[in-house]
Amino acid sequence: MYKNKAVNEWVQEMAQLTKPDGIVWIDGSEAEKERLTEQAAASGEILLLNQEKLPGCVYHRTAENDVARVEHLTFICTSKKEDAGPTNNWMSPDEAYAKLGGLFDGSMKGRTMYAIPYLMGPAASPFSKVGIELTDSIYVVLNMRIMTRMGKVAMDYLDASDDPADFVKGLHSKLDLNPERRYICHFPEDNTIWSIGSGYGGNVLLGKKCFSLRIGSYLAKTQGWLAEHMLILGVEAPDGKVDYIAAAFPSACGKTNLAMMIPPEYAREKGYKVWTVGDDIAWMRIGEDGRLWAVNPEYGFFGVAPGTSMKSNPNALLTTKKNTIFTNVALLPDGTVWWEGMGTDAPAEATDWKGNPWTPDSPEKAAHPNSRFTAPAGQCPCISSEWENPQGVPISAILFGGRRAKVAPLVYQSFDWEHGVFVGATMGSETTAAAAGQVGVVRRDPMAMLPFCGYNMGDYFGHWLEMGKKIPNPPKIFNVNWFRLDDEGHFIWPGYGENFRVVKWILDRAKGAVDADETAIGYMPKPEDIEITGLEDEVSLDTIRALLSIDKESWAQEIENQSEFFAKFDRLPDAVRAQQSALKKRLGL
Ligand code: GTP
Ligand code: SPV
Ligand code: MN
Repeated sequence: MYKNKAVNEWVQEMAQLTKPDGIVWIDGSEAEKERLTEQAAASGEILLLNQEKLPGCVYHRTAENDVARVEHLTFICTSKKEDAGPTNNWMSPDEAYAKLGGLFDGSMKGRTMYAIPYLMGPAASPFSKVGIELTDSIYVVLNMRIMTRMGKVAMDYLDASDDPADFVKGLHSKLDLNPERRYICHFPEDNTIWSIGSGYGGNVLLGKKCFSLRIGSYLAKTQGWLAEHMLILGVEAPDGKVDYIAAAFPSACGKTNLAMMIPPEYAREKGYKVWTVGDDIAWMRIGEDGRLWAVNPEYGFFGVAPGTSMKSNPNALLTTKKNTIFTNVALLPDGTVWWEGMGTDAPAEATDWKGNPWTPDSPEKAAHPNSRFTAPAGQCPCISSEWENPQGVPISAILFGGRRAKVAPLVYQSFDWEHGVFVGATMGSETTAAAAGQVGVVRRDPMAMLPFCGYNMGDYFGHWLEMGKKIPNPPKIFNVNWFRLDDEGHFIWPGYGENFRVVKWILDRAKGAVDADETAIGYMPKPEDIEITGLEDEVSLDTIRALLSIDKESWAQEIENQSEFFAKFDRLPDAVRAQQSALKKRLGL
């Protein structure tokens, strides 16, 4: 037990509600990890993988109906409905506490409650924040150990802070994993998260989306900073100088891949390197130098497994070679793992993510499309030397992007911050397996925050506009799209490491080192300014022209679709509407 009075009182209160057989306080030690791993292996909650080939690695299967975030069961519980806004599900706090309280009542009978203190952000950073998660799942404890700075370090941070009672109160119970009794509720006004009935990552690792984004964005708005669904990376130039970018892409749209990309040969030969600071979340503040500085609040990566190979993302694959938790991938007879797109031949036999025998003739996928690895960030071969810098890293450019088969070009730059906010606010993307529901339909996903904004999204745009006025030297804002398709449905742009070519143009633009064409939608590269050395077999100057083309018809439709989305808002800032009118005018619509 820890000494903190506020923490103890709250834990006792939650224990009276959930009635566990006992409470185990998590300290984050190695011995504790070993003990819990043994226990979970004995109960079948996890399987130990081949310890020679994958030291410290374990395997877990979720329930078949519990494999992704559940946005329709995720609620923002503010006292006023308008404060949750038109894009969030809302429940009143009274109703939510009563409804979930009923479900939590006795939900941990016969189980142990684990009390996990955790810290989001580096231990030495004044901007870090503490949460306590109470859970009845060892799988959650083991994941939180990788994804956050967990245990004593967090409690010490809280006890030394100005207000040792200021922590995010997170309560989680698997209950019976019944989707009918599954709710993920956020109470931003109470610094509280209640999650019940799920055992899947984003629903239950409360430090991640629930705290760092939903509660985080609410705190950020109140306190004048930004909590965003963004990767952070550094590009080191041959002279050793490093420029940083942050990029918001919706779930399963390439953040982890971009964050760890390996520059193409031409650039490596010149001496360019890419360093990873974070792959999913950025907390950003205005620094004393007037620039925007970003910290990755997380401690590990919870990455999409399928498609991760030595070709597409060797750094991610190498990160997962030890001390990693694999969830819902395929299991091989030798106690290692496999997934579609791993770059190795399909195994002759395997056990699929549901636990059934699988062969290459099986009609179903061996790994779930949203199967994941949980791996310590410090193990990443390209982790930045600055990733735990308490002040963060200064951001030169912000990228917005999604999966767009047709409309969005490879890259364009906004005219200024306000236009950039409009570009972010009008992001759209084809849906993926990262959330339950139909895959492949276009939906608006402003700043990749649609499922993660903890308050009224109209106010969120307003906050972005306000921040722009306060940052003396703001990052430049760009839009990218790696996912344009040809008429046969193939990706035109090779993507992955080749995206460096676009990032290079972006950084040059941010420095004012390269010219651009002014178009109706923004500044665009002169086709010859996108380097294609070494790519000539796949990409010609004409391909680049095609990737940069703007089809007026599609844009007219796009704007129509944006307007339908905006029609739901009653707090849409005038500046956003004005930007849309200006765009229409420039397009001659
Ligand atoms: P979350 O963890 O859900 O937030 O996802 P993410 O944004 O980190 O996505 P990730 O990098 O894991 O990529 C998701 C999927 O997109 C994988 O199947 C990748 O192979 C694929 N992908 C990533 N980058 C590219 C790219 O440049 N081009 C193409 N065609 N596919 C890509
Ligand atoms: C996402 O869906 O954006 C993820 C995975 O990064 S989860 O933790 O489930 O949110
Ligand atoms: Mn994500």
